[in-house]
Amino acid sequence: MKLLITGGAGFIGSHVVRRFVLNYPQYLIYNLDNLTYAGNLENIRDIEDAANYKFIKGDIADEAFIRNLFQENQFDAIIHLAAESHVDRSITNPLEFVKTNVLGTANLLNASRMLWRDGNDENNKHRFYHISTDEVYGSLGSTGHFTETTPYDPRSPYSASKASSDHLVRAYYHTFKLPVVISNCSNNYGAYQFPEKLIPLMIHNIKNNKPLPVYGKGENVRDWLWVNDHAAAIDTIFHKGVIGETYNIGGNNEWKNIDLVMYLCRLMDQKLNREPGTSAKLITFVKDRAGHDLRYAIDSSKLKRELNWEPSITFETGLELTVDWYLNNQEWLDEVTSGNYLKYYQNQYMNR
Ligand code: NAD
Ligand code: TDX
Repeated sequence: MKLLITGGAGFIGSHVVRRFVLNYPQYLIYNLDNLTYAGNLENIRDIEDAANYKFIKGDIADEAFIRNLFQENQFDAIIHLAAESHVDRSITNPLEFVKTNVLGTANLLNASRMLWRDGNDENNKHRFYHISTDEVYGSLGSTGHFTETTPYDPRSPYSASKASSDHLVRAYYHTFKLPVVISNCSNNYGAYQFPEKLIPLMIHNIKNNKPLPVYGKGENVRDWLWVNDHAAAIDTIFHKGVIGETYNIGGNNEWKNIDLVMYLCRLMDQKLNREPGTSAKLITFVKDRAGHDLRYAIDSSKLKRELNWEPSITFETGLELTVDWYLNNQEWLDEVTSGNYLKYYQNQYMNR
């Protein structure tokens, strides 16, 4: 199996690539990533010399490049994670999101269709697995959960671009019989997450005694899932998911932002031997995010019922593992926050 994983130098993608490289030595894993600010080869340094792994630098939005890449490598299956992923950045630069998330996904779909159009799939091994988000369903009030049949109602340029890509994936299934699977996951946390997202940003700022910017009143609710559990769900869905189906993935673990930040402050006080209450003094309420979705909550009972997946650890355990990882990997955090890793790649991949 020649398996293409896109976005494998990013946060979730790096965990997925590692899992597949280590667990499936019989697969050839190709990691296609354009190494944007969010892509960091340090995230997968430990597996880069594996015999079944190859890194390719390239832009999914570049149509000719993608077409040639597919013709040259004849991929059997794809797990597509590459995306612009940060809501705040989508508010300042929406077009970048349209380009990568919409056009990029369309290019991959088209190239897959060209490659697999002869219907020569006697081993049923072709699969276009698209990784999406719960944000496509919009915003909930204080009750209810998103199911796989909740109508789409995206509200940020990020979620609208992800919703567009989901629609394209389903259109290719219905129109061209492309063998697709989609999953929509809730907020992830864990090692190697870029410190612009809530949890690593707060850990970093607490450690450095910097203000902790909580948007609005901190009343917004998110459902958090440990990234390794998301990678396990992706593994399950890739191998056992039914073509044409959608699966919601969630942690059944809702937190109001302010409660989560307070919890992190208490945990960090213990880890850093600070007086209880020290870190919470850094909390600063700031201007709310434009169009800030109030609440996300995922019903992942279909995935449990049909494919027998559920989270492996509690949030308390996962968060402590995550805090310990960031405290023990100061060098990674320094490189990322200083932007040094970007200079390194610009040199390494110049003129390729
Ligand atoms: P990330 O921003 O950490 O990583 C994205 C990766 O994609 C980076 O390595 C980047 O270099 C690469 N990339 C960006 N533009 C590219 C392009 N044009 N061509 C090739 N590569 C490109 O993102 P993440 O948080 O790991 O999210 C991965 C996927 O999972 C995304 O599709 C996202 O929408 C989805 N998702 C994320 C979460 C979450 O909580 N982070 C939750 C649900 C779904
Ligand atoms: O500094 C902050 N202060 C703050 O209050 C940041 C960065 C965020 N927040 C709030 C906004 C959200 O309510 O915390 C919550 C989480 O914010 P993010 O980490 O930016 O995540 P979110 O906007 O919920 O989107 C995430 O989950 C779904 C990912 O970034 C997406 O890629 C994924 O699809």
